[in-house]
Amino acid sequence: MPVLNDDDVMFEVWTSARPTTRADAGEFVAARNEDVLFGCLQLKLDCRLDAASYSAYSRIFDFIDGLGYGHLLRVWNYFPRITADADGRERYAWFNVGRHEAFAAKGRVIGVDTPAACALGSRGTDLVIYFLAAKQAGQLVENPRQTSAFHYPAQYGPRSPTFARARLMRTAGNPLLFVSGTASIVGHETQHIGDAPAQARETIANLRAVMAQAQFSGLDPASSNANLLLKTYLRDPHDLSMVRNCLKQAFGPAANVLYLQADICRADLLLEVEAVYSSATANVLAPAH
Ligand code: 3EB
Repeated sequence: MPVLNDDDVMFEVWTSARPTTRADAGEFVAARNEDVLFGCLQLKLDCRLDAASYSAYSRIFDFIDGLGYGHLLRVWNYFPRITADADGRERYAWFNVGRHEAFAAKGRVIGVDTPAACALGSRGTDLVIYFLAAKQAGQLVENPRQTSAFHYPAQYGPRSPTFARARLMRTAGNPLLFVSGTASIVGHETQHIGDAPAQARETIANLRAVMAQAQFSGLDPASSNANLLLKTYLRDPHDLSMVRNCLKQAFGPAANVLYLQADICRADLLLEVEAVYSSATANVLAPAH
């Protein structure tokens, strides 16, 4: 996905105060410490998205279960042409079918063992899934302004998306909140179709609501938000300066924001914002040079 920041090459760097070891195995690239495992799985898309996501998630669950990090906390899902049609359904809807079935097949309880997540349309050719798994389950957090995605009605597809609005974990006693991709949705319906500034404001209201729900209120512009890392996906790069101004006003100039161009999983959504919020800095954005 193209990076829209001025430093146009950025790495997201996850750090650990505890010793880490590589956990690469077969098609997985991964590293772990005594609490958590971060991994990546990249698969060629040579079948429909329901079969691809079923296969990917089945492998991920086998991998994390085998190493003892059985709780998925946060998942990033990327694949091309996310809203394109395939056999009469959008590819994202097919993706949800396979993901949902894999959770069920591997004994995960929907609405309990449900990670924070995002799902975006990339420019690549493969299905790429990054995931953070842990030995401890953490805590599911929902947004009172939004229908839980795992309860979305069938108009969005025969199987609901398998993600929580946020997931809260503790590492060495410090809370770490993973906020899922958050968009201009109230209830289950897209709001402000065609109006990017209004979608930005609604998205910020949703971010605040889910953070408040996790008892992380007080994210006012006056406080330092060095420990708030935001990732913004924009369908149209022309919305960059408007969205940047909205986020600066909402979260202060110190908030770290990475801007990426991506297709949002509903054709009527223009942007999506995700967050990691910690009381101690756990990851940083670093220019590549
Ligand atoms: C939404 O709220 C917007 O399918 O994993 C956000 C976060 C969205 C995660 C996913 C989708 C996903 O429904 C889309």
